[in-house]
Amino acid sequence: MELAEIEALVSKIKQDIECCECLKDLVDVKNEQLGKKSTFFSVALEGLNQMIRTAPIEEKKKLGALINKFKTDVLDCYNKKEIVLKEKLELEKLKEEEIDISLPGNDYSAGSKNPLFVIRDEIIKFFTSLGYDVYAGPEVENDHYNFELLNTPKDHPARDMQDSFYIDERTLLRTHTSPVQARTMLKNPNTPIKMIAPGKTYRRDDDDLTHSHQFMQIECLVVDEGINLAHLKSTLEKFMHHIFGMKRTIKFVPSYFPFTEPSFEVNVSCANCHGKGCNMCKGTGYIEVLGAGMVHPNVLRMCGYDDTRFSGFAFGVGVERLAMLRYGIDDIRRFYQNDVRFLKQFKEEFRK
Ligand code: FA5
Repeated sequence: MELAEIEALVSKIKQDIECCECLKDLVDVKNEQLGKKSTFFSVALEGLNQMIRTAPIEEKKKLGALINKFKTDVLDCYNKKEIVLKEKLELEKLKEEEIDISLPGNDYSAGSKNPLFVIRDEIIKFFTSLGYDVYAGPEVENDHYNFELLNTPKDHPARDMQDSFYIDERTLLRTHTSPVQARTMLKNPNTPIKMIAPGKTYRRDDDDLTHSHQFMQIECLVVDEGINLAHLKSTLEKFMHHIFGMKRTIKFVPSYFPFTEPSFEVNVSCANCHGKGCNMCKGTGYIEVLGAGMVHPNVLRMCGYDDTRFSGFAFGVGVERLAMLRYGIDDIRRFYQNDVRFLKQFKEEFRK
């Protein structure tokens, strides 16, 4: 083979490399033209090697350098092309994956919290800021905690006030959050307590505008030496004013609970008629929101406290009633009907 033919072959291979449009073409050229059995190696370089063998000694050096030049020329051309094609591929990929950040996002319309949980969280915040602890108790409760430790033995007529869902003779869905009082006192008898306990409660009440068979209460219990009715009254006044502001009228009405003595209820002027009397408040102008009183000495004793040293106050507030009175909701069932139109009305209110 003549030198000129080899040069033509080299420039043909370089041209083939230059014409490659993608990495795959380049690899094909490499396999076909640059492999050990390829034309370049088997014909061109082998031809040159033969020339070296037969060439006079002074020519050998020149031919050796020529072989190296051909090899590096072709490899350089190949490497440069490979870099160019890789960059091209990278750019194509980037283009494919390009995200248009100016496009509007998907519209997931944000919901809003149920007013019950807004009130519950607000009450928790209010009491924890005054140093109260927050406890929880079981919703499936033992008769012993739900009634007996609260001074309400079997056959006590006050059990009728809280018609219950029994699971078996001793187990029921708790009718109020007051069993958490007993559970907390029994944990560390004769030590001061300042706690609240929010949670669900259940009664076999017929559902109407202000009654539901499942509702939420928040229990409050304070036990220490020297606790008296004035502490309870001022705590309730602060609490009610925090929830309703100063405009609503609040009434303390004597009542009866077996676990407190004396006992009373707190009534708040109706949001619907502002005290005049309407369907919602059954013509009374007021709605009862909580029961309260001084912890009965029997309860203190049964829960391991020395009732000659310790005294306490307690109350249990209905969260639905607070929310109804605060936001003017006319029917307690709306809280559970899962109607977004109802919840949407509070969206702006809860953003404030
Ligand atoms: C009790 O449940 C007592 N455990 C409260 C208590 C605690 C008194 C500590 C003394 C010391 P009462 O049954 O009145 O009390 O219920 C308290 C509040 O729960 C009521 O004022 C009312 O706001 C709410 N409530 C009661 N029954 C229902 C019902 N069926 N649906 C919605 N809310 C209710």
